[in-house]
Amino acid sequence: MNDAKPVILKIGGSAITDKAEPLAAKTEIINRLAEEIKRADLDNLIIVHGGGSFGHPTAAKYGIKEGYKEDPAQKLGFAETHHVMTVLNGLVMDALIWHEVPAISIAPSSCIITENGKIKFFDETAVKAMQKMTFTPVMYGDAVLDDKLGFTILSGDQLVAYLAIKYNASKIVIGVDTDGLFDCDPKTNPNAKPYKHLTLAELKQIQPKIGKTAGTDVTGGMAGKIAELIPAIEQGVRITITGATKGLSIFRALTDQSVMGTEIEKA
Ligand code: IP8
Repeated sequence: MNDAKPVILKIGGSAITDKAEPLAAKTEIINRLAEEIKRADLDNLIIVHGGGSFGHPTAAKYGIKEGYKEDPAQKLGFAETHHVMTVLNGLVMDALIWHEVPAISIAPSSCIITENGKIKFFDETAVKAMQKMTFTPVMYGDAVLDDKLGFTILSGDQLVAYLAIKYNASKIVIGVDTDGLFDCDPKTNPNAKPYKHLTLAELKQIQPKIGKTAGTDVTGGMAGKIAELIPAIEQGVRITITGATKGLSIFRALTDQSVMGTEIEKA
């Protein structure tokens, strides 16, 4: 039995894929992250990963996020978007199991229905049974069926916030390809200043300044990510955003040690 509040780890697609190239996984980073997750040794962990250069370009090509427009090509596009996510998920699962993490994949498209892009129905039977047995459920941003739109894209971040609220998570750790949030893009501006700590009010103030990420991103890049996470922060869940591409930040964040990155709290 496991009644502990879960820790939710989001692995950003920007960290585990090369967004400049379609279907390009960064397998070395995926492997190192699996090693860090094993080392953290949490039996109440839920993992969610993003789409990166697997889900986003395919979803953009067929306009999946905008919904079904009676175009039969879109139906194949929906199937393809879900399929490429299962391919990326397979690489993540390979690495986790190779590193002896008892991880089991759950496809959001099989247990979630949205309404106008927001989660409306979630069959939690499998997640709850896995948690009880201290397995590590692994979910991902996915193409899902939608009550109003026919189908859409559910971002991993909306899923993270939803799970954090539903299961009263102790914290959310978000691994991205930068060391947290900055006042401008640190990849193009060497003088970019990191935000070390933000309250919800401060986050909302800087929200218009948070840019889109490079590459195709149908869920709005970092700005979209933050907007999806706000409901969880409002419920009092702490968030750490840190770099997943360099050694040990994820291990340290999961085990409550200080990291380079941004801590976000309600107040
Ligand atoms: O990368 C989107 O998930 P995200 C997944 O967490 C797809 O926004 C299929 C584009």
